Amino acid sequence: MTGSPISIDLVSQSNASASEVLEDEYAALGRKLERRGIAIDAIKDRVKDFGVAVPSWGAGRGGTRFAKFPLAGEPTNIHEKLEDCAVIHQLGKSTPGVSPHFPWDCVDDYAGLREEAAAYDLVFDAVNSNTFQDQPDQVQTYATGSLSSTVEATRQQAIEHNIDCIEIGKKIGSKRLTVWVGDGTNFPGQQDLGRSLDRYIDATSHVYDALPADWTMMLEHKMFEPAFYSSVIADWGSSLMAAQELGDQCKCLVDLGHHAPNVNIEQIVARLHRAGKLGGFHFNDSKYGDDDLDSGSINPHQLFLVFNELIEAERNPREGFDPSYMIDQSHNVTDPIESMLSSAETIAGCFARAVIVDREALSAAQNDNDVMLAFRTLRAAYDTDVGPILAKAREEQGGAIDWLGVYRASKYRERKAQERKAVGLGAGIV
Ligand code: PSV
Ligand code: MN
Ligand code: MN
Repeated sequence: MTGSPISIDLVSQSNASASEVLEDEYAALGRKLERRGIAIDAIKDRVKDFGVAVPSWGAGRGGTRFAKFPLAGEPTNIHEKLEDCAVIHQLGKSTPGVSPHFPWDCVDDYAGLREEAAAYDLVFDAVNSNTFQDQPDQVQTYATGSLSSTVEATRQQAIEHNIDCIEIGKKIGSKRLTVWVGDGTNFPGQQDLGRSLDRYIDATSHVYDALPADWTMMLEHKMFEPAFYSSVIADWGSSLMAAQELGDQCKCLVDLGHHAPNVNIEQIVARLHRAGKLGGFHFNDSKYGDDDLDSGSINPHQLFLVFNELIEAERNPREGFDPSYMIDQSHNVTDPIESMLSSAETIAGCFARAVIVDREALSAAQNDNDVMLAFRTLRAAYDTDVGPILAKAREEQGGAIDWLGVYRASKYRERKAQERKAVGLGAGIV
């Protein structure tokens, strides 16, 4: 095992040939930003401090209910997923955390798993529980719900699974639990909409009681799927109600794909922050529903506007404001390593563009009700090509200026195709 699955020489050779052009572009952008009163090195330092976790499940090829088309050399277990996450972090330098999902990532030795991650320069971020699928050895079925089930034994089983996730999380150094349930209905009348939420909150309170004092529990809402008529935690309103009833350590997680098309997600972010309940994000993009497309591939402007609210939140913090950032997307047609490198760059780019917004000018224009000036102030930041800042931040940390070129030249996936077990065909969820 090595902290650098890609040859360090390959990275340095590639950087050596790209650095002259980068210096030139960085200097030109530096002059441009200086004229706007912005020190480029300060923005670069913020980018260096920025991190977004990658999902262990995103390292494999995703699929739809129709088909999954496996990729030769894709990971088959958490050890191989960690190795792929190490490649992403080695080249991109902005993804130090890995968010695991249980029972998908179960192993016998969690202390060993933590060391394995550390040897790759990785840490574990939020642990995700799974009560949306039945497992072979499971006694109660989740077919009609989990934490909100009408069956007490099923709720109890879901509670125990979440507590098991906390126990695993303690061993691997996590401090957060993300709870997403697929509970809901497919028919009007199928369940009592009010009592389902009562049961959910009551069951989740037992999970909350098991949280260590320095942990956060994040409730993830989702409008629909797998339930197509109603979902118990369908929206930020239900999520906020539950988080407020559960207590200070419970917050809301916003997955960008879990809203109706055209919903103003940045406003949801601002509202949750105002309530002191903004816990974290799952970044992805969507065109129609929970498409789990690559972050910023469809609507990078929305991603920028979300970060704009986060920078505003930073300037106007509420108690306990420390959101966690994660990618949650499904790579059905690309190499997941390439997609996550690309997404991490897009996410860090939207963060950087939000950082360079002229906040004084923006609030002055807002106070004066100068609509066009306020809009153009925001747009000036969005229109700035921050690519040289991101590349320079990578270079200075030992990552690759041209991560795609280096990754392809390394033939990493081809090598893994020789070493790893083949994954079978079939329909598959992420
Ligand atoms: C559900 O759609 C979700 O966004 C949740 O975060 C799950 O944990 C993940 O996807 C599973 O793929
Ligand atoms: Mn999600
Ligand atoms: Mn989702």
